[in-house]
Amino acid sequence: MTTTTEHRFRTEAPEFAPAAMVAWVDEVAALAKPDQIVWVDGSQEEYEALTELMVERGTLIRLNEEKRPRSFLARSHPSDVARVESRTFICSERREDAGPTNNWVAPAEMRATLEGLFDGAMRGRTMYVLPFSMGPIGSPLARYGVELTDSPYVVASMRIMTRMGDQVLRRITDRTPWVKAVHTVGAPLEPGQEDVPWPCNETKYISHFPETREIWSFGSAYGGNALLAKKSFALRIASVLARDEGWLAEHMLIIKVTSPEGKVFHAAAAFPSACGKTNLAMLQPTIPGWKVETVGDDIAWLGVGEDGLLRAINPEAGFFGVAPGTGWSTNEIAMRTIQHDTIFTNVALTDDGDVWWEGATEEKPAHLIDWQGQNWTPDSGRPAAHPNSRFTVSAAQCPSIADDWEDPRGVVIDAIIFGGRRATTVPLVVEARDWSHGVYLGATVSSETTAAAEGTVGRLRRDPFAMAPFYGYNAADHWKQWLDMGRRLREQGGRVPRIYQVNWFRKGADGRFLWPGFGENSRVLEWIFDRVAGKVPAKETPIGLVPTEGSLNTEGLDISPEALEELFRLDLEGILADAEGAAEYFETFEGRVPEELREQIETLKAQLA
Ligand code: O2Y
Ligand code: MN
Repeated sequence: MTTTTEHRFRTEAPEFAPAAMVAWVDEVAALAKPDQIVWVDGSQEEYEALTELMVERGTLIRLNEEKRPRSFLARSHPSDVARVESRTFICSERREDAGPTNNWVAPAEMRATLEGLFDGAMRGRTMYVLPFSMGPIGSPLARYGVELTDSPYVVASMRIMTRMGDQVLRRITDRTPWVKAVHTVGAPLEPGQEDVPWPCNETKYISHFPETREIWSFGSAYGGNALLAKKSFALRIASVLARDEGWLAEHMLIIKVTSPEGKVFHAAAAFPSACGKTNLAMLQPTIPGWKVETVGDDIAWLGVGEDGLLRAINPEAGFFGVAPGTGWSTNEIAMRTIQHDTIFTNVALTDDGDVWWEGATEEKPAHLIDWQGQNWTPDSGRPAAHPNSRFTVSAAQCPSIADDWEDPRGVVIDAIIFGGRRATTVPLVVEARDWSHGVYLGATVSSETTAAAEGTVGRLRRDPFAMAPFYGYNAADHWKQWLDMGRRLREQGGRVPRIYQVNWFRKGADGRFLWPGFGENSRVLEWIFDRVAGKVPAKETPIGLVPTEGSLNTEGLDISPEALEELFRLDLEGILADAEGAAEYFETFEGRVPEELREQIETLKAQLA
């Protein structure tokens, strides 16, 4: 045992650790050669000792206890600020099983590279053993994993983002499947060498082995590159588990919506990055009597329940939300969530020991220390917080968290929503004609890139099911899986969710957004809710069903009839161009796209002719 403050870190494997896990930990330790191994127990004392250790090392800055109790600021290395898609690999045995949306390297080649990089990579550091559960412990939909990491920042963050420690380890036996996740910052320390606050390596690999359900991550300590439970496990590896076991691992938020009459429905919604996903998950309706509550903000695991209905869990226990743009006027719920017990990364520090980022308040503070530790004033000409700065916070402390968010059976999904950021062509809301058409809408999600995203601003990026960066296998197989799921649900004879496409971002000729967004999006949820309840009619068009005149509630909304008309105008040229773009995109899958989806394009073109 080693001690920091009063806590004694556990350096021996507990007697209830399964033998196969102990053997694997020893094997990785023999390669990475850490100075010591700590088996994380997941206790509050351990978390406090870890954060204290990081404060002493300069990795964390403790924030003003009165303004932001038990909260910290971390500043990453300036080169380690986001997920790196170009360094993310799917190492399936066959290239075609990774598909055209992924970087592929043969597993043997990647293993040889990683073995070289991991040899001695943890020298001078502690290797933490972190058993975690994705999903409420004991839920039939939950799955286990173990992350080995030499980053205490990752351990503290994973304690917020997952259920972890002894409560999970006690459930894993030698017969329980669990995913192996190995992570190093890739910065070994020579004897006597002083550490830096944010160790990392210029070389980065985030490698996934779908056949053996393994993740190996080298060189980064940031977000999805290092918190391997999130994108790497809960989406990339889980999508493969889901394919093989007959469920779905999706990049979707989950909300619970309650009508003024007290009727409840749940929706799962997929949006590419920078489309206001967290805002929708925490939406405060502007329409009287409606309530929206949060079940999850990023990932949903969906499966057919014993009742034959589509059910979903949020596999995570926390939010890793983007800070810039989150403010009292845009997302009050998020602002209230992060008042305490939060780890902030790459935001600015105020003179009174609190945090700030662009959009937190309307007025900019007169002086700050920016995310790189430099003095900053409003005249500095650069953002004070990094555009991808984050807050890490427990979902349980979110004021809008739904009472059923940890229901082990999952919540029943009534509607599935696909969104994107499109200045033209895509109406505010469209209902799919049927399940196959809905899957087509999901497979053809695309979004215009924003300044925060990589590449040229305004370029159309294809992002099927908002999963493009997160597929653990060939995306076309995922669409087949969705078609199969529809058939299974129909066979069960119960309620099959309806599928919708939404677009909050359509612009008028003057370049301004036509729809006010934010809380007003509750009007679209109301329409979807009423459609599911069979309460409102819809108009058939070649691209699906849209609200009939007057059926979208605009009461009290400051929107002109022209803007409303433009929001739903069928831009036939744009629609045809989209269909042709989709056909070209499908070609890149070399015959793997299900016929049922290719037929959707033909049907659409025939209707437009
Ligand atoms: O840069 C990162 O690692 C964060 S990316 C992220 C974080 C939380 C939720 N979603 C995402 C995403 O890229 O979809
Ligand atoms: Mn996400």
